[in-house]
Amino acid sequence: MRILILGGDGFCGWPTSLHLADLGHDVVIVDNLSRRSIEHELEAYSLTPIEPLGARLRAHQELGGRPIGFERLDVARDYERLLSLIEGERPDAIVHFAEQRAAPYSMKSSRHKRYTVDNNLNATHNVLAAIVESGIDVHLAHLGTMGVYGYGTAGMRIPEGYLPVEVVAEDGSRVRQEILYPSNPGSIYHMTKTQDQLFFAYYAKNDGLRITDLHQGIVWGTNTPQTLRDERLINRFDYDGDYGTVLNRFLMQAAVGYPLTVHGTGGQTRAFIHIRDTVRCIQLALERPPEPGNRVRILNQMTETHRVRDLAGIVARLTGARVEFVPNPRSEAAENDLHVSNDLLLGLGLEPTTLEEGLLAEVADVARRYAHRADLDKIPCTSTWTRRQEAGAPSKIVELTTA
Ligand code: NAD
Ligand code: USQ
Repeated sequence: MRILILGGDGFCGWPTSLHLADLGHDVVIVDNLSRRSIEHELEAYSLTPIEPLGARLRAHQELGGRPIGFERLDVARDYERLLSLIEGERPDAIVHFAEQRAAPYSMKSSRHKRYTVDNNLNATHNVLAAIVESGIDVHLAHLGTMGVYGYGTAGMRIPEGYLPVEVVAEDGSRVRQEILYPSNPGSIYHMTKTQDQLFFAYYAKNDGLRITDLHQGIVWGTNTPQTLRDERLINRFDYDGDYGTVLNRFLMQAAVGYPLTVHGTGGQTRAFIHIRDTVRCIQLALERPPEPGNRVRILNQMTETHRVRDLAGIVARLTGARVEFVPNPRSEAAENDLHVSNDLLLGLGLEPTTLEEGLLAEVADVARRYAHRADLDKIPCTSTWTRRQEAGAPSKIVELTTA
């Protein structure tokens, strides 16, 4: 297959590009390197020493890898260049990672909210419009998030995208339908992903585009077999208060002797997946594209769920780290259960990497090895969700009334 990887320099995109090239696909990375600019803005850098993209690509080829192309362009703004690229490359598939993906970053200020909305919605819409204008039959696989569902369960397993509903019509008959599972985003970032879903539904319906939306949980781990081949191929590892995700933060905190920062009571339950499984899920999704005329295919890309305080407990037990309960800078439910259906990817052959298998290796091989590069001042999460919290008051979840 010829595959464009939008956002191919990022944490998920880089190992995916290497994995797909290894399988014999022709891969072209499209990236505006905005993630690297944000590193400078935040003065918070990957714990692992990542090479510039050019050096990564040269190292990959030097090691005998199938050459990977690179186009530096802004998917959200350079529409004409994106269109020419699609027309020139005539890809079979496009994998779309090219969005601002950190919830805390999206909540930092009005500027960050506006940037996240402008970037993410325009990037997604430009890809869809360009596929239609090119007239080429491309399968689009997008990385969405489990966060589109919110994290409540309503006493049921969260289905893969669609919820069967039954309503009573005016004539008293019962009407059955499947609708997109009601969105309940917890940050501006997560909200952009809920809006992406509507773009996809519309373009699948109106233009017959073939689209897979992968609702991914929190990715943990760092390396895949390909990124381990040479240190110049190493994947990024974010640990700072904006981009670091919870489990990788705990692993890094344990390695540098920093107390594990559990927000509030740590009762938040979230879905997780190892980066090795991320790249395999994308492969599986690309190998089975939906037929034209089908609705958007939604897959829950996660392998296990854990409560944050339990994760801290596991890491503390393995490493001897101390756990600290810190005020929660977010506005989110203090406790939630989460049951998720992920039968579709398991049915396609995914064999999950479990937490038990990977945790210790991750601490020893990555977090401890690069601990000397850590800037401990960047660990605290300082982005608050509301002005009330910014002023130092605790978060207050507002229950909206129907009246
Ligand atoms: P990342 O920030 O490391 O990578 C995103 C890449 O996209 C970066 O290289 C960035 O420079 C590029 N990019 C952003 N906007 C762009 C634009 N307008 N034009 C061109 N390139 C652009 O993020 P990641 O962790 O690799 O996440 C990739 C995708 O997966 C995101 O869409 C994210 O929402 C989703 N996701 C990530 C996680 C996770 O835990 N990391 C979990 C669920 C879903
Ligand atoms: N948390 C802590 N301590 C920390 C950091 C986080 O207790 O030091 C808590 C947060 O309050 C939250 C949970 O851990 O309850 C998860 O936070 P996170 O930063 O690991 O994950 P999140 O903000 O949800 O975002 C990440 C990715 C995002 C992706 C999402 C998948 O950055 O791109 O969409 O995970 S999901 O969570 O399933 O929506």
